Amino acid sequence: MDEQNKPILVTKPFLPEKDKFDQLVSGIWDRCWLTNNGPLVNKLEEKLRAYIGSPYFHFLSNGTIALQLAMKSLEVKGEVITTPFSYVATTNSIIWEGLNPVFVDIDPDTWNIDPEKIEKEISNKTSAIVATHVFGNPCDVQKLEEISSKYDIPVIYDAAHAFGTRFKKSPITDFGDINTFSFHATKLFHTIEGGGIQCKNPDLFPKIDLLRNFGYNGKYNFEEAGINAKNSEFHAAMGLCNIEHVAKIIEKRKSDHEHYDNYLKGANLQKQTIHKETDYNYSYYPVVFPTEKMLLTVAKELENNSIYARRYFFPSLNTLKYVNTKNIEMPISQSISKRVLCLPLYFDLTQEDIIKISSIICQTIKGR
Ligand code: T4K
Repeated sequence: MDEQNKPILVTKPFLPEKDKFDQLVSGIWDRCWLTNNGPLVNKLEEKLRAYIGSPYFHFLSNGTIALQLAMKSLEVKGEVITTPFSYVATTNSIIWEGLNPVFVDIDPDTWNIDPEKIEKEISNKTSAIVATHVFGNPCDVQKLEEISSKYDIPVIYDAAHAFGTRFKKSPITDFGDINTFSFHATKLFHTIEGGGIQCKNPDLFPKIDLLRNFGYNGKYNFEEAGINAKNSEFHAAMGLCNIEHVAKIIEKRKSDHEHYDNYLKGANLQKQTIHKETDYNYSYYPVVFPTEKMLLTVAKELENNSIYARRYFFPSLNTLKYVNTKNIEMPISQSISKRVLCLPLYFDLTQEDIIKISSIICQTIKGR
């Protein structure tokens, strides 16, 4: 297929130099040590601890199990206050842990959980807040911290999208009790499949360590009902190659954002408000259309041109059929979720691709 007609997907994983990956994989062959805290996993953890600015971090098998481990290690029970505007993994992990999600609507500008609406949902059954830094945009971390201290409930940040984001010059891991990350192939930093968990309290870290490895503390002793959340040497090898490229990946995304902003000026679409003191990671390029009908028309026209944008995050999580929640209507989340479209964004995306995508969007809107 010639370059011109190649489909443009919403994302395309970054791949490092194959030689470097092969070299690391050869070492795995030599050692015959494939998983369970091998040298590559240990080395990647060291690098990631330095990158995210916290010594209390583990590399895990994915970002969903990271959320489950977060709730398990904090012994969360009963109700969890959470956002209806996130990937389904945020809600599913709560339900999977046998907990009840209590949704709180989002802020119409930042698209993150609205702290002003949290307090009235807190009851004696509430035992945690699980909030997503949506599309890498930091939540109102200060207000959430105040609520957390006032009611003595922990905050878990689903930071799946926020790898590399900083707020007020601090790493995103400075906020909340636990941060969880996803290093899935579609993320700006990836380990094919993978995730991470970081906690603030050093006393909690040994417990996380124990729970991620079956609760096994050696000497044929199983302390607690743990799970297997470990990741392998092969995944770590990909991570060790990719971590070297993160700065340039973020730079490229920043310039893609600027191009989109420029070429989409005429379309007048709503964008997410990013707090001005954020060092943003540009992880997605979401735009909100005035109506769902307009979104569907534009998405169809893009598809007619082999361009596949994605409706992250649709539907609003409070409307999932298996969710049993007391507060079912989340007008802001439901409205944005019906109208938001993430445009293609990845390292190999060219300026010509962006011009093509933007001009189809502008022309489709103008033609209506
Ligand atoms: N919390 C939040 C807020 C999250 O967004 C996520 C995951 C999680 C928690 C859970 O983390 P993990 O347990 O996943 O680590 C993706 C990812 O699977 C998922 O990690 C991600 N968020 C979610 C937002 O999206 P899809 O449905 O986009 O994947 P898929 O297969 O449709 O791929 C998207 C595009 O990328 C396609 O057009 C094809 C292309 N692609 C994809 C893969 C996997 C490739 O070209 N090569 C590939 O290998 O789910």
